[in-house]
Parts: sequence; C-alpha cells; structure tokens
Amino acid sequence: MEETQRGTHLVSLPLPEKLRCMKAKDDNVAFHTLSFQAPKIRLLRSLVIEERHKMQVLDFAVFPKPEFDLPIFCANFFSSGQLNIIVLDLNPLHDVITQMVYKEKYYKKLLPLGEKYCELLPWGGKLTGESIRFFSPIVIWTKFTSSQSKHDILYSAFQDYYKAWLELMDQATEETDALQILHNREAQHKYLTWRAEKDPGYPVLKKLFGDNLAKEITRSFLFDGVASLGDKSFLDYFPGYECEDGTINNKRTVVGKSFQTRPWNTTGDFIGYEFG
Ligand code: BLA
Repeated sequence: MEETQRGTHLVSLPLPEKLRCMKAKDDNVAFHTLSFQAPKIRLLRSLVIEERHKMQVLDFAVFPKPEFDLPIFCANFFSSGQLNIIVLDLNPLHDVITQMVYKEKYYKKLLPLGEKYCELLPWGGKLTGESIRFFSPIVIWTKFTSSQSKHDILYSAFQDYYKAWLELMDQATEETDALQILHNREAQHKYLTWRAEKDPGYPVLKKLFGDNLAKEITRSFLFDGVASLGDKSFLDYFPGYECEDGTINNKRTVVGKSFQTRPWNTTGDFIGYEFG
C-alpha cells in the first residue's frame, strides 16, 4: 500500500454492508480485507485469510477504471502449509493470443521480467484451456512445497510485478473514445463474470464462511462490478457451459486441462496450439 500511495492517491472504500460483521465459522480462522479506489483505479482490494498452523491465502487484485485499458493486477497465493498454489500476473484486459497490438503495448517490455522468474518458479502443471485465456505471456503459475527460499523468491516476484504494474498505471493516459471505453468495460466485466462464477478459491471460501457469505464476498467484494459494469450473463460470455436445462455447468472447465508446459516462448508468442 505504501508503494501504491507513493504514486497515486488512494481513497478507502467501505466494506459492503453485509460483510461488515462477517465471521468465519471456525475461531482459528482470521481474515483481513482492504479496499481502495484511486484516480485510475476502480477497485484495489485484498483478502488475506489465515488458519492457524494450516492455511494462508492472499487474494490481491487491482482493477483499472474502464477509461484505461491497463491489465488487471492479480496475485492469488494459496498455501495449505505444505503445498503452495500460486498465480501472479498482470492479467491482460484484452486477448493477447490474437491481439498483437495490445500484447506489444503492455508486455513486450515486461518479457525479461517474466523470464527472470520462469525458472525460479517453474510452470505449475496442467492448466485449463479457459484459464490460459485470462493469463499473460509473463504469468507465474506455479506450485511448490513451502521453504524459506521459495517464499523469498515469490515475495520478490510479487514486488517486481506490482512495481511493473504501478509503472504502467503511472504512464497510462485516459481513453476518451466512448467505444473504446465500452470495450474496456465489457472486457473487465467478462473477467469479473468468469472469476465470480468459476474461481478455484470458492470452495475454500464456502467451507470457511458458508455458502451465503462466500457468495457475498465473491460478488460484492472480490469481484465487485460483476453486477454493475455490464448486463451480460455468464452464459452470454461463456455459452459452452450451458446445460440442457439452461443452467450453468458446475464444472470448472468444459475445454479440459491442457498446457502441461508454459505455452509462451521467450519472445512472448503463444505456442500453446501445439499442446492445446
Ligand atoms: C487452484 N487456482 C488454482 C488453480 C488455478 C488457480 C489456475 C489450478 C486449478 C485450475 O486449473 O483450475 C487460480 N485460475 C486462477 C486464477 C485465475 C484462474 C487466479 O483462472 C484468474 C483468471 N486460490 C485462491 C484463493 C483460494 C485458492 C483466494 O486464489 C482460497 C480461498 C484456493 N486454488 C485454491 C485451491 C486450489 C486452487 C484450494 C486447488 C484445488 C483445485 O484445483 O480445485
């Protein structure tokens, strides 16, 4: 937060009414929330969960205002004590597999950063075809057993990636073209809609807080904007999930898991078609 405040003016956002006195079911579970906005930031929010001697979670994301086509900062760290499941990325707002202009604009300069960490924090194994579309060529997707050295590397990667994002924010100029703003808003809404429905963290939240509270945390805190930034539904964006009776398939993937290795080469080209 200090680092963020150096470059912008953060204004604290109140927690949604229903979450003000939220409580985990188990007294051994502590959690902490933060949320802010800033001139170029629609929502910066963080959720930390700690279960004594067991689990630790950080879910930290920054969503730009629709006037900016900046990537979405995404740090999702889950630790069960032994096993760590990590996603750290500047999630692209627009497709970087087919849209070269967007990819070049934000990621070309960051490729060396991605390369610095891709050996230290190696690819975490098969990823779903759906998730890969939300990730950038510099994504850190990794799993490791806890050790001080791995945690140090991850913390350093977190600092480097976040500084890189702050720098992009600093340089970003406001879009004035109404169509482009709409395009940015819809892309962010699609992202929020995806994560509010399919985030792998949901079962954990449900276990800790119960179904109702977990839904509230997801829709009005973690992915706030899902109900206000656009009108389209999950099935409008992701029709492949529609069941015969019109409901949403509750599987996380309909495409299946692929991408056993990093589907980006060192120049940032997508090479996943060979595996996918
Ligand atoms: C697993 N979390 C995963 C996996 C991914 C992510 C890719 C591997 C399983 C899979 O491929 O679905 C994270 N996936 C993401 C992210 C995006 C995405 C960030 O598509 C963004 C677009 N993880 C959390 C939080 C918790 C958590 C907050 O971020 C818990 C509160 C838990 N993630 C968690 C657990 C697993 C997991 C327990 C392993 C279990 C599983 O795979 O279902």
